[in-house]
Amino acid sequence: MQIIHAVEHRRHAGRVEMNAGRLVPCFETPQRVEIVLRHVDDAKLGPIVAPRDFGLAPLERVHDPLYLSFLATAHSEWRATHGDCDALPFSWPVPGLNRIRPAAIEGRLGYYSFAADTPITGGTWSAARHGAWCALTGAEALTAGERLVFSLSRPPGHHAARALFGGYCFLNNAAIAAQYLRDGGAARVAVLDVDYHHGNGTQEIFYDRADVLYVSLHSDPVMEFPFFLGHADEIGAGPGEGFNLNLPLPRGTGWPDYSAALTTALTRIRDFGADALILSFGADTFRGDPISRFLLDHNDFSRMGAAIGAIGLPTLVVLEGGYAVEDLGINTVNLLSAMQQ
Ligand code: OKP
Ligand code: ZN
Repeated sequence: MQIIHAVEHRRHAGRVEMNAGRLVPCFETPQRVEIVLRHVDDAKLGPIVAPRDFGLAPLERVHDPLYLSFLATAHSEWRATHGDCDALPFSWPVPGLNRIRPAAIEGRLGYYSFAADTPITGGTWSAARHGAWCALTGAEALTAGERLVFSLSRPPGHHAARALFGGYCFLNNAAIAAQYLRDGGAARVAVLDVDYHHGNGTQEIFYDRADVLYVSLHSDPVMEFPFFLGHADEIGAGPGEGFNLNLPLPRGTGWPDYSAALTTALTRIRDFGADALILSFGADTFRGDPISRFLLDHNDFSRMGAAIGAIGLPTLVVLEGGYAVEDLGINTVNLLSAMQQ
């Protein structure tokens, strides 16, 4: 399988995030991708290639152009007043406040985000753009006939909405790739999201559309981030009704209940008749994950890969979360090796 990777991911390295009332070192680190890179290389899973530069046009098919301009200059604007520290949002236009776009960078940070867990650094824009280009390069390879491609990038993407960052995400790599496949002639694209967290961004982007099916297995938002989206009654709107499937699971879920939900998800994807599958893969369902509460073991990722591979669709795997850093390499290789069978 082709593996797409860009060294620029290292340029996004936030220092601290707010966690349980304390500022702690960021969980979403450059080391995550370096570990996966070492493991896929050791396992000889395939050639590792750099992405090509797709410019901004395919990003603008999914994201608001003004949001992209904001991301491009946010840190230099922040640095001009606050010096070279991470930019973090702290005030949001929640319902009841007026949604007028502020001029101040501090205000625009809140205008374009939904969570305070996601620092913008000097290299964030470069890292995020190269990550999206990895996903696009992978999608292009599917168009050229590849059956399985892995976009090994960070920061992750599934929380990023049309004009919102948060949940460690800035650009929705999976959504950008899905839209690219649609624009390239695929009639129907399915996105399966197996990250521990609900992909609120991907859901929002395709919520009123019947051409991209979004199916997610995740920790129930009544107890877990992103809290405000991901419930089972969110089924899509207008022409998109019936094309959004949320399968929330309780904290403490292990393989037996997880695999039952995965069967439901894969049955829906099969019925949909997709031309291609995008897998938003987060390994934070692993039992040792420091911020998550599912109980999957190393070999459950092999089972997951075998089940997903068995539906036989050309598939682009995009890396989302997974914060047990050493295990992230093992779990990813287990998934990809089993998908290849
Ligand atoms: C991103 B992905 C915890 C703050 C909340 C939310 C986790 C984002 C996960 N300190 N952070 O879906 O793995
Ligand atoms: Zn996650």
